[in-house]
Amino acid sequence: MSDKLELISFKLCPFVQRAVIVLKKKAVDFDITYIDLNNPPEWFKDVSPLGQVPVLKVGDDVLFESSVIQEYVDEITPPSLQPVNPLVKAKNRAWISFGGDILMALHPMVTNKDEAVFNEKRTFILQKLKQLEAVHSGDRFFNGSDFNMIDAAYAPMFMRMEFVKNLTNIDLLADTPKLAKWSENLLALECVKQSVVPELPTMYKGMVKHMDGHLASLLTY
Ligand SMILES: N[C@@H](CCC(=O)N[C@@H](CS)C(=O)NCC(=O)O)C(=O)O
Repeated sequence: MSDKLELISFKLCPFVQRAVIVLKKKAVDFDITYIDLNNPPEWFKDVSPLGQVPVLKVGDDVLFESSVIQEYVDEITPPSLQPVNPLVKAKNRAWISFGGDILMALHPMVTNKDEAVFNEKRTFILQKLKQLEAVHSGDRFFNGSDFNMIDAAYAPMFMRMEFVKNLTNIDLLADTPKLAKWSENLLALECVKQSVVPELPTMYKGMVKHMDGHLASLLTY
């Protein structure tokens, strides 16, 4: 690899974390540049086509979309984290996208002021988790005993669900025991622990309080 990779990040972003987990798992030497998404620097508009993070700079080129970044990093650092069987790989890609929808619902559940929106998002998430539980291997990771790309993609969601549980006693994984165990297995991994800044739990609580949504009224500490 000639050019050192540079990842543009926002510390709270779970999609950035998906990319970082793969970079850490593959022991890639990369630079990370943090921006404040609430007050992005001028240069970010020129670099990010959607105005979103993550963005991976590869020399003069720019990659965006977390799943694309994950796959690029995986391909340039064999052996691959993807399952060998094309059908399993394709199915995993679909379930990774499914996990993106859960993450997109988790944010309003955590931040929206309206209790009805909170309930609607929680119901949506619990329904999606039941579907996910039904296709999980029941083994250590999603497909079995090997850590694959889909495991890297889901760990950020589980980390945030763990924050919610610690802050409010709402356990979104209470009725999905395979997912609860999967979450425990993923959150214990070094590549997952090292994929966020140490102050993230404090920042997450600060974000919940700052947004002052319905969930903030349920904080237990
Ligand atoms: N589909 C994108 C989603 C990325 C995303 O939603 N990033 C959020 C931060 S967590 C963002 O940049 N939001 C700013 C915006 O949409 O303006 C991916 O997987 O990379």
